[in-house]
Amino acid sequence: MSIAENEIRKFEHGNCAENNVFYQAMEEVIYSIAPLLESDDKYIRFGILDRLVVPDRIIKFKVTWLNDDNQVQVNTGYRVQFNNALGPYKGGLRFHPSVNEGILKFLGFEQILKNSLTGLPIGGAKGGSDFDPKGKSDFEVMKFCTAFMTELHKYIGPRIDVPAGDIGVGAREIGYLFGEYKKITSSYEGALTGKPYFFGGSLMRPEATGYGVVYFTQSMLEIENKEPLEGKICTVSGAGNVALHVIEKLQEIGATVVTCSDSHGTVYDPRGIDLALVKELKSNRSTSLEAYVQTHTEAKYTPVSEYPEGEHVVWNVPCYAAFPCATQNELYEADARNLIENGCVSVSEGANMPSTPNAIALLQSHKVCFAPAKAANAGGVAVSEFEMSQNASMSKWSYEKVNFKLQETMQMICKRVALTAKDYGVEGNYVDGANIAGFKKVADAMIAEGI
Ligand code: NDP
Ligand code: 2IT
Repeated sequence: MSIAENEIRKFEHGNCAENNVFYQAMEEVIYSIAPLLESDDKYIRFGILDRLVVPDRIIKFKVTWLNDDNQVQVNTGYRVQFNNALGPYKGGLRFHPSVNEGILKFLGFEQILKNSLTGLPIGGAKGGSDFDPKGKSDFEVMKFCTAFMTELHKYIGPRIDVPAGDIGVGAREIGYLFGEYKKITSSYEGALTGKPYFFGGSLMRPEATGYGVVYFTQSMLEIENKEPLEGKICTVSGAGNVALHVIEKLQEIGATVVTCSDSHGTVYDPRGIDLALVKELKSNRSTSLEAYVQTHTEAKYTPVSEYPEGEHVVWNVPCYAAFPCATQNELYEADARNLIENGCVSVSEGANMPSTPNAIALLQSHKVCFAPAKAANAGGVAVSEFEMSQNASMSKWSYEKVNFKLQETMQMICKRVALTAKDYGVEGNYVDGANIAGFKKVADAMIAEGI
């Protein structure tokens, strides 16, 4: 039995379905890093994997708040502090009814390696709640955030753990969370990132993840000797923070984006997505994209109920480059086959783990350039770290400076991932390159820091 198989067997006990996404993320990493484990036995000797796959701590707490009808509401809050070998715990908060410990463990685990790849001093964490911001008034969101922070503040701080946004958590939520943190601790410090610009946020944090995905893809296509994105047809899933800024940057560089989607359905507009309209429709978290076709009769809206079994209609639209930017496991094997048959050249993950393992294997076996989330979407957390830096030095960076550093970071990650893959005999495999490069840095720090 290979070292990787042996390691995976060790961890795959217990059959709690909640943990499936965590095992999915972990298995991919263990298979990828097999050549590293085989080349140097110190990672096994120091028990690095046994230590890395168990979070330092999982904080789980009750969040009680009053809705607008003064009825008591109860949700569960979490913070998974996974690993701080490289710096303070860092990672987003997700507010979505599907949130559970397994999802946050997968996201926190991915975050360790993603943050390592940025080369910045940040560890990995994730948190959130099963609270659903959809259909809630502003005041209800504020009351929930206040109640959530009443407990969370005990565990975070600029040198301890610095949460940020993710699904369902944007500048509005971070603003309320920051306000409560400040009130409870009587201190004005960068314990959260993604704050609105006028009270401590960084320029470009809202755009950073999406723009970074495009910067990464540009680098990858160049390294792989493929034609650039300019003038090409692209498909994007999602219509949230990441998707909208991927679309914005693609349009800015002259690509035509013909799709976007949300949890209710997909818009296909062959003339190119009207971004201003999508932004307007999605400015309220509860609105669906269906209204898009009322003013754009050339476009087609397909509700989720009409998606073919096991497929997402976004990935059946012919494109040069595809960008899954909504959520985990939203690009299946059948979708990968559709993309390949339609001549797709690259797939870049804006969301965390949007492609299933079978889809990735198929894309890679057909030589589609594949940019994994932990490398491609690291621009968001990188600019979060720039925000921590600005907060710590009480300074503000210009848009040009942040944009330059973001571009530099994404190019650096891309080159490092490509080079690592080559060094370990899997040239062109950005999944293995990212996992090996990300893992090695954290593992070496863990060894150097002792047990
Ligand atoms: P948002 O809440 O802004 O947007 C999420 C989008 O995905 C919405 O269009 C939403 O549709 C859709 N969506 C969410 N859940 C589902 C689901 N179960 N099925 C179908 N569609 C769904 O989140 P972000 O854009 O911030 O996050 C998107 C992805 O990017 C996530 O995987 C996140 O972890 C990842 N990410 C985010 C970063 C950031 O800086 N924000 C950084 C790196 C990664 P609807 O509006 O109908 O709910
Ligand atoms: O998945 C992610 O990288 C994020 N949600 C952003 C994390 C952060 O700390 O900015």
